[in-house]
Amino acid sequence: MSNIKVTIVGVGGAGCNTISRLKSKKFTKYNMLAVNTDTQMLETVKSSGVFAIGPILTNGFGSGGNPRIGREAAKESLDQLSTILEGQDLVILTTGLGGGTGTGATPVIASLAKKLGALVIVVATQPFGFEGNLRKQYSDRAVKSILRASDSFIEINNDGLLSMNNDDKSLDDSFKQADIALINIVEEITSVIADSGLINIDFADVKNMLTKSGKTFISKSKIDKNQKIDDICLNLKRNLLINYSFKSAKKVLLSIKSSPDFSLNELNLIATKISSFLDQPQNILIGVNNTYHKKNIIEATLIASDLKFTFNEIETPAKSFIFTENNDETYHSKNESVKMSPLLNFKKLIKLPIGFN
Ligand SMILES: Nc1nc2c(ncn2[C@@H]2O[C@H](COP(=O)(O)OP(=O)(O)OP(=O)(O)O)[C@@H](O)[C@H]2O)c(=O)[nH]1
Ligand SMILES: [Mg+2]
Repeated sequence: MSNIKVTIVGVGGAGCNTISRLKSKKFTKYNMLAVNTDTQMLETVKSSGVFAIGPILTNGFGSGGNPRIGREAAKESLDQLSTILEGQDLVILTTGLGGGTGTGATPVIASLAKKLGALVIVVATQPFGFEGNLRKQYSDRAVKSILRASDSFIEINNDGLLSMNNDDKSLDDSFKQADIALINIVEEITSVIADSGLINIDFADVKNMLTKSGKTFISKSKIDKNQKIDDICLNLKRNLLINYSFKSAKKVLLSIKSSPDFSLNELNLIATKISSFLDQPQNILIGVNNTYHKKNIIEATLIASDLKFTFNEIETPAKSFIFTENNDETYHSKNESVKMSPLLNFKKLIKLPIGFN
């Protein structure tokens, strides 16, 4: 893992929040970049590289909630983004769909990173139902573009957060929870790659699993040995934040962190049960680290990819996608205003941390 170059990019407000929080959790092993059209928001991002896209188009004032502006802003800054993403092995993009910047720019950046040769994973939240139809429409359209542009796409259903909380959470707290969901997923993906073990999963395995694999499901569970093996499997079967199942998955990666007392029999029970959840188990990749916990704990992460998805028109995710004008989604907004003045102090917002490679 040490030679694998990983960049995690947060796009738009929600994505930038995720980057800030990952950084504040001393998540320092990887390059981190916060990207936004809104320079004021970027000023609040701490100790990570920040990059203002589309300074000429937006003047640093944001996209006005218009994904078309977000997309054009990313295209305006494609050369600088290329320089930043060149040579990366894995690019994880994280964003909240429904606004202008993350929704419009994420497919463009995903497509670029893919063209530059990286494995590209996108983790994105859908808007809450209460945010209205327009945001939902923007989000749905972006999902299609992201599926074409990226290798693997994990879609978090923000409304799942509501169903998880019976108490009255403030709006701010709900968004914080959405941030945490994004962060947890990014942490899980990177830890599966980074942790070596008795049966090792390396980056080549993950790349093989996730290249051009479309919609992806992820879940995690931890039990102590007083609980039944079935419990861990049933927990892995669902993730309240993901509103699609992994039944149709063609590829499954199961990463287990346990203790030296973890047995072959337990491994067999877990793997067999997980296979029984699948329509057509074709490729199950298992990694085991039996020195992660001292004793009596079994922790498992499941990543299931190559799921059937509902957008019939996208037959070949990622495979044939090259970013051209024709592949763009069109967004309509009646009150669109495009500002064309340059942002004079733009330079100070392309600041990358020392050692960013
Ligand atoms: N996780 C998380 N999601 C948020 C937060 N704020 C808003 N969202 C969600 O993310 C979606 C996009 O919001 P933003 O990230 O603020 O939008 P943006 O990409 O910056 O786009 P513009 O501000 O319109 O240019 C919203 O519709 C919400 O569903 C937040 O603080 N955390
Ligand atoms: Mg914003």
